[in-house]
Amino acid sequence: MTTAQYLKRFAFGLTLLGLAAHASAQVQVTDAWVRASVAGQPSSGAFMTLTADSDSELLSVASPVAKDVQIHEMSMKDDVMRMGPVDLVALPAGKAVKLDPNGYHVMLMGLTGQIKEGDLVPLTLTVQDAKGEKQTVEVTANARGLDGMDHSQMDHSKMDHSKMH
Ligand SMILES: [Cu+2]
Repeated sequence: MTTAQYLKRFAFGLTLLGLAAHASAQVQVTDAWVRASVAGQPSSGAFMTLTADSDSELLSVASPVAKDVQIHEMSMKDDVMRMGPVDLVALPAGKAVKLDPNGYHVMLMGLTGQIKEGDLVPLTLTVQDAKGEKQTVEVTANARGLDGMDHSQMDHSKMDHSKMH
């Protein structure tokens, strides 16, 4: 075998390895969004829906827009809403797990700058499957406005403008 042939085989082998690693655990991320911040605001939140094709765990999240990124959970304790960091979020196979403002969420702490509406915020998720194999998932989250209102769902047609004169 010539060196060129050997290198070709070697490269092919690497490609197969890459595919195998990629196929071991798939996590689909949909509806990723980040809450826009006002100037000087120290932290914000990121939200998304995760669906793993095999039992997995979300271990950590990183983003260039924040110095420290934590996974938090909202919980009721003595009738008071609290939130605090968790070690991981379980992603059972085939189940859509929501990270939303009322449950698990990604906390972006120590923002490096203001997040404006419409900004695209990169997030890197580290996920581990049942075999302990780690995988990173790159996500681009859209920054949404502060009020959290979806104006597209408002029906202005039924508003009575006649009394405004
Ligand atoms: Cu939080």
